[in-house]
Amino acid sequence: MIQKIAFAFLLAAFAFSSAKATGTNIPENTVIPIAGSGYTENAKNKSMQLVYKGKRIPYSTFALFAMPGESMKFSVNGTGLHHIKMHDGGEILQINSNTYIMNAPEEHGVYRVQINSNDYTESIDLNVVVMIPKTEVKNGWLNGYRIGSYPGTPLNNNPAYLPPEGFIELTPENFNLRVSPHFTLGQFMCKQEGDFPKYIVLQERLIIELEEILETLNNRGYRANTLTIMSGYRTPYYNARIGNCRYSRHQWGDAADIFLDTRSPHGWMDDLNGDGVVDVKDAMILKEIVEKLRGSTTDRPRVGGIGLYDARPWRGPFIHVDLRGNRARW
Ligand SMILES: [Ca+2]
Repeated sequence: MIQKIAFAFLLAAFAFSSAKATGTNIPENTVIPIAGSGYTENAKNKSMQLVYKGKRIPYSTFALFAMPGESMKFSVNGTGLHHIKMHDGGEILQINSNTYIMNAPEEHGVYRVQINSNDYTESIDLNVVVMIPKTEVKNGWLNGYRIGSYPGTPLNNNPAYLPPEGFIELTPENFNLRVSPHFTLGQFMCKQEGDFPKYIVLQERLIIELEEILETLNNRGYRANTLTIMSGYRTPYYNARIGNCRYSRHQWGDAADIFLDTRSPHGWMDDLNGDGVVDVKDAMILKEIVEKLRGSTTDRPRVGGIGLYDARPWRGPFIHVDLRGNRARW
């Protein structure tokens, strides 16, 4: 056993040194496919898809965020009959051959739902996360965690700026919970001080957007198994403290500041265009990918903001993406 481990270590060391040696010989201005664990092959089902609130969700793992007792109607496209089992509580009623109503439990927390295709060749592991209603926020605090206050009036009467209905409780136990094949709940945590439990807002459509960005990057040869989320959710309290604008989408859980770091947790954007420096041109590659994705969808909630940020001495370049419902660019 020890010999096997030692051999594996030697192999890994050899692979690392040879990769380094090859790296120095790659001509400038070429895109470098970077070694890494990469995009999960079975991340998407080939035929079975979940359809929820008008969104088609092809992923083999996903999370839905619900209010206590919420009646969640969804359908499962694909191969005829399915096998659906809800663990830990709640109930699922079948409406017709592929449409179901799931009644979320009253108690906040994570509830697992397993959906299998008729022949068991495809599956969806669904994490139903029951949130805590906004009415539980008292004087800007929720269970000892400072939320602050949301703006009293929505920006330009856009309902996307109404206060969120509920908050997701983030604990050490669910920090690594998969919300999709390549993203976890903890990646969206607000960076303000305070012990667990912490609270976040996260929307399903942001997760789909991030999965599609990552998939496109991998199709282009950037082998990464996640995106680095510099900033996901921000409480209104934290958002004000860092001097950000009053209506920043980070407070509504549909915004993320992202970059690609295949050497994660290296903490810096990769040299995506292979020109030997990491600068705004690398962030422009990400931006162009998001622009194309937005252009290829007719789904209205996929309209939103894209911001480009150059490197600073203390951090690398990155882009901001959000799904506010109207177009914004900076
Ligand atoms: Ca570069």
